[in-house]
Amino acid sequence: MFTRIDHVGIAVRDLDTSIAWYETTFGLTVAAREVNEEQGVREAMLLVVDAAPGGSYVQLLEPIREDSPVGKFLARNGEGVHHVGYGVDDVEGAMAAIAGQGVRLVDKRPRHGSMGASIAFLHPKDTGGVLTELVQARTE
Ligand code: V0V
Ligand code: CO
Repeated sequence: MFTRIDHVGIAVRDLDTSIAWYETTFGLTVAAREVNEEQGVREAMLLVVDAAPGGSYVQLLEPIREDSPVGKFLARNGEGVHHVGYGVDDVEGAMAAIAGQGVRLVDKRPRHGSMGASIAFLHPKDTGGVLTELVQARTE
């Protein structure tokens, strides 16, 4: 069902400071930046490798509201790994198959994600404590 690790999401307090650190330390470059009002984040995707059927990225996430998922996570845990996003070819099919295994879906329907992807989250209490995201990349 999974085609790759699309991205690892990392909660940060200051997006620009963290982007500069990833650029300087690891030599990564920013592929896309976006404010996602629905998810309550300012985010940047930094490319690790570009490959078929899609790239792998680090996603840096700064909350735009304290009462958002990333805002609450930062207050509780500080900066660090927030979620893992797996690439899928068919996000609605993957959601149905995984829900059929008894895993709660945070999203009942796909949402807008970075770079035009369709995304859906699985509840961390049903996935061994790892907030898990399904990512169907935009097809041109
Ligand atoms: C919360 N919990 C986590 C967690 N966030 N566990 C592991 N990893 C995380 N990131 C745990 C938390 O410690 C609590 O455990 C429990 O879940 C309830 O958390 P809460 O924050 O108090 O309560 P909720 O229910 O308001 O929020 C939890 C959920 C929320 C997972 C439902 O964070 C959510 O909707 N997340 C999905 C959306 C999201 O994360 N968006 C930002 C990334 P205890 O204390 O009860 O044991 S947006 C993105 O990635 C985009 C746009 C993209 O394109 O990729
Ligand atoms: Co994500």
